[in-house]
Amino acid sequence: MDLKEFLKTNKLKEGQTITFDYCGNSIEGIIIPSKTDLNLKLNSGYNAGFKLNKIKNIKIMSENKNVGKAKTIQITKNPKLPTVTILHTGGTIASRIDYTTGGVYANFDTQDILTMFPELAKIANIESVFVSNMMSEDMSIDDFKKIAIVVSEQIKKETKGIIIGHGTDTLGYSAAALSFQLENCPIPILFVGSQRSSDRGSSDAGMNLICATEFVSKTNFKGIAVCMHNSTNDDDCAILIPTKVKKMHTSRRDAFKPINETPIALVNPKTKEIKWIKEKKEFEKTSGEFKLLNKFEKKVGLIKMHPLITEKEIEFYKKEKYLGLIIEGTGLGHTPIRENDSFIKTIKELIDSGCVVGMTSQCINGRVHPNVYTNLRKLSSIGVIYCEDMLSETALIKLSWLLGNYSKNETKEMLSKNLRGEITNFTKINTFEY
Ligand code: DAS
Repeated sequence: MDLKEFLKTNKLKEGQTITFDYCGNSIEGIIIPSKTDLNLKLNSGYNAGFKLNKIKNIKIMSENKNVGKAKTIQITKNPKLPTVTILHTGGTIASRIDYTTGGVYANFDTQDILTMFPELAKIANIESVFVSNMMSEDMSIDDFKKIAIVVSEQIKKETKGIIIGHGTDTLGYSAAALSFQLENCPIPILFVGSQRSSDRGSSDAGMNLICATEFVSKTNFKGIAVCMHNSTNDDDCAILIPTKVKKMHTSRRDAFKPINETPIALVNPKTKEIKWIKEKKEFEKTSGEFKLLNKFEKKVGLIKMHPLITEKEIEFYKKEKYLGLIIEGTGLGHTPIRENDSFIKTIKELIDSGCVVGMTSQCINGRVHPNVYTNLRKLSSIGVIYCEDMLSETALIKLSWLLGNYSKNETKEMLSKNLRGEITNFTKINTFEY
């Protein structure tokens, strides 16, 4: 049943407040313009899409709120400006209540975007493509693949660059996943999220989008990056390497920090100045033709070491025939050894079963090392691959992508080698001053 039939059958229409059961949760919200899933504006102000076949026991609580678009603005293309495409996947950046009408809407056509952020029209001609309306905690490998396919289609359309609106919780995973999938990306592609929805005074959505559009329009950057607030004030946004970025705070607007790296550049939304921190020309070239490599192996895991860990948890991956596992070790890359090396032996059995095992550190900053301590040597000698200064989240995505596109031996070779900026050849003293 498609959305139209679903609405007709259940006597639903935009603007109604409804409740329903969804995967064991009770959901309440206002129906807003939808395309495939049923989109609701939740009481929290977030927008979210719901799969029709999982919606049960619908109740109509009240009829129409005045739903509809705010004042629509006339869109005129400026031939002197580049075209920038905005892809929508969901998250806080896709949430908005329009107080001028009291209505809510979220179907992300160009009209909506330019109504919400009219300043964008002075920077570029904006195209808008709806991909999904998901909270990013729900993103899966299949969603990462879908984003890569849509982006590849847009690259063929000669757009100057692409901005991907995305929830912040898994934005780092998603940006890393796109980085690995697009080899020799010929245009700028920037992920943008926001910690505060655009209907709040302190929202970061508008500035993040404006800085990203400036950077995409005004530079010859080639590749993927993340654009988020650089500090808690509104001075500038940071352009960040997608395989080195981590959400370091649950709510601050400058939550995204580069780990073992500096930003690529800073963008000032008022002066429009772009301050390069890294060597600009490093990011203006590609080393070959553009390729989309978008296979992933799903039987890959990530496990954090801690004093209560048991061999049983490692044995699970062997029993379930996992093909890859990233261990987020303590310090320089340790696991417990335990009596008679029992823990090491369990990891060895997992490796001997055909699972590629990589090691990162839960210290976040700095890098792992396979030789400093005897215990580290025990792990590297059984075949654990030490992943230098790679983030655990990036290592998980990279291992899944390598196993999806390369042989096991090629994967073991490439896991600890730098491909997309995920590994630096020496660790900078990690500060946030730049
Ligand atoms: N739930 C969060 C997400 O979609 C909201 C946000 O921060 O964008 O990641």
